[in-house]
Amino acid sequence: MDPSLYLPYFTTLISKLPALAPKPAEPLKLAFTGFGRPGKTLLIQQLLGDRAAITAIKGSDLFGIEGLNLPSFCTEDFSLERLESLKICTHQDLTLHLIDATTGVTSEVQRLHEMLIRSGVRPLTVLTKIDAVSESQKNALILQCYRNLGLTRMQVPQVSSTQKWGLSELAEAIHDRLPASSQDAFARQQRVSLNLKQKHANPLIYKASLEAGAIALAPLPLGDMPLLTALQILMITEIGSYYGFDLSPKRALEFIATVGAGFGFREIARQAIKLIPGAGWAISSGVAAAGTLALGKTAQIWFQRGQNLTAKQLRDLHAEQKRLAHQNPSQPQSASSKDSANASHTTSLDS
Ligand SMILES: Nc1nc2c(ncn2[C@@H]2O[C@H](COP(=O)(O)OP(=O)(O)OP(=O)(O)O)[C@@H](O)[C@H]2O)c(=O)[nH]1
Ligand SMILES: [Mg+2]
Repeated sequence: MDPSLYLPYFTTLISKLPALAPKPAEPLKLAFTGFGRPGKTLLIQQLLGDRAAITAIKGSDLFGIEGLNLPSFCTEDFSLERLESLKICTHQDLTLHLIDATTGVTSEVQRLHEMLIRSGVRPLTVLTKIDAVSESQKNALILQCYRNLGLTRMQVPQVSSTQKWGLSELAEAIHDRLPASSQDAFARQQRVSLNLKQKHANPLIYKASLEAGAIALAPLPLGDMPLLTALQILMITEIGSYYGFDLSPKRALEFIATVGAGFGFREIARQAIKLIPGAGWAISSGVAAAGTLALGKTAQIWFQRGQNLTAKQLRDLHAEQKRLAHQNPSQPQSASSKDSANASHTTSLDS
């Protein structure tokens, strides 16, 4: 059977299904400020991709701010005082204060820090260009941060945008400081921590799995298959959106067919089980839930690997995920622990 013949039908069904993942309520408001040229632009590009729409502004006193969705304001006469009076940082979800490790904690850095604290902003202070200083200089800087800004080593992430050091840790620190309503949007947009993406994509896989179980309880044999497939297509396209892939329903359907989920002998067996009175329904529901979980996990790993898996690798991966899902349906997290270890080696989703 060529599943794509049914694509228009599935697409209609998908449009009737509620979304599995939260939709961002508001655009992300994340600001990067600092004195001099601490690497604001490069860090934003490393964290959020070089297509991130950055607004940048800098005064002649060399205090600058860059970020996403900053309010528009006049660049003339920009200064630290203007930054304070316009309350720009107060209206951000989070402000990062970047300190250039090559210039250290200067009096200007201290002035900016004090202004932020005075404005009620709890900045995330970050040491940048850490690749350009020696170990002993780094330790001296940490001490300066403690003495002059009252921040401990643990409170000051250290990064190098050029060497891609500390970026996934920084993304996780940003995520944890953001209001809950912005965390999902940030997890999607950032491109350095696969763990964050996984953490946010996992609940949608579990939700789809539960819904698949419920759909499979539908009373007519063969009646639930289209809806189940539509749900799985939706799940796969939504997982893809976390990893920056805008997958069409057709491509998601091809993926399902490639890994060998649905449409085959197992699906017919699952439908046949329903003919057994009583327990048959529960078995069928469990099979659908575990199958959807395994499919979601397989898709997630496929996206994590930049869709670079052969059909055979996908089928093997899916078989393994199915085994895990049936073995331990209540703890789907374990299905991907091996993969998240692999993922942590990848600093950029493009690499
Ligand atoms: N060694 C090193 N250099 C860096 C790093 N990040 C940025 N730079 C360099 O520092 C300079 C300034 O980087 P930008 O990202 O433009 O800094 P900025 O804060 O946006 O500067 P302005 O837009 O001029 O205010 C560039 O020459 C970068 O290549 C880093 O992690 N390590
Ligand atoms: Mg810049």
